[in-house]
Amino acid sequence: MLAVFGHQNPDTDAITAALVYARLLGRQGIDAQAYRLGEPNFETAFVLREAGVDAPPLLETLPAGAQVVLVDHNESAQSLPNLHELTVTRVVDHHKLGDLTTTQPAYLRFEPVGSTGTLLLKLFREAGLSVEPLDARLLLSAILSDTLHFRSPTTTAEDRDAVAFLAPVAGITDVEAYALAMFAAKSDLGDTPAETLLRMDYKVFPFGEPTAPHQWGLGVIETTNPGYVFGRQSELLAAMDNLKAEDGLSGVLLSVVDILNETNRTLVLSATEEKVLREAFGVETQGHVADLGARISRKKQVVPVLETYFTPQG
Ligand SMILES: [Mn+2]
Repeated sequence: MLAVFGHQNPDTDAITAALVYARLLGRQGIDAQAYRLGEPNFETAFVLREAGVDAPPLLETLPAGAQVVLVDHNESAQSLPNLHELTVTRVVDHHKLGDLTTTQPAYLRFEPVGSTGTLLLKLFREAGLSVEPLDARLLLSAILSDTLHFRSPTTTAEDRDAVAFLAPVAGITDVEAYALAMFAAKSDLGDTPAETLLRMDYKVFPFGEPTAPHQWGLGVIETTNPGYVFGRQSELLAAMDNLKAEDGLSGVLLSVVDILNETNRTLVLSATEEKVLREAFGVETQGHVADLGARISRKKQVVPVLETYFTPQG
């Protein structure tokens, strides 16, 4: 039995990719079970509810040697804590390659597309399998979520083609309305504790020397209502301060992405982060907020800049 899972602090792509890929493997005669590494966010809960499916079970540990399939991630800092002891048999991902190693030859499928969902649609086609309406709905949701309905610079022609193909199969006639409903669900944060908001879409990246990396925690809140988030700025800064101390991080940032206006205003904890933002991005911080303009993609517009900044030039 293969355990299939996406990254910690899962988003819609991480959850749906595990569900759909486990089913695709099953149809190919490979015994696989989908899991999640954390609680679904409000958008994902909406997607699953609309689709009439349960979230996959929570996975906390696996014994050494267990066979696993990674979707929507490959870096150990975003995976099960003992990933290095597990047997990675497959990876389907659209992120940069990190510290992945395998003990045996593995099936590795990486493409720079907007969503793991886009990649999974290709795997269905390559296997000569039709996409069932439920899987089409989940894949479509993943692509709309990861690309912010094509607003993100990570969007490719393949993502657009995939949505055009999947929408009628899923029975979704108004894709725009469906995407807006997803984003509204994601933005309806209610009285969610600040620490949960910070960790909802949060990833740790090692920058610089692999032997002594700078560990940076990069959170993102994608929302149609940034005013709500900035209304809780002091609580969020306190949560960032705690997280930085507890996890021994070099820096922590929380980007507030306004989905509809395609802007990124980032919460900056201290003078350390302020200096890096000034030197790496050329932006000034005022009142703990740095305007990162249209850099709405952590994957494509934030992480690579920090990586370059921290990598010693030969
Ligand atoms: Mn993804």
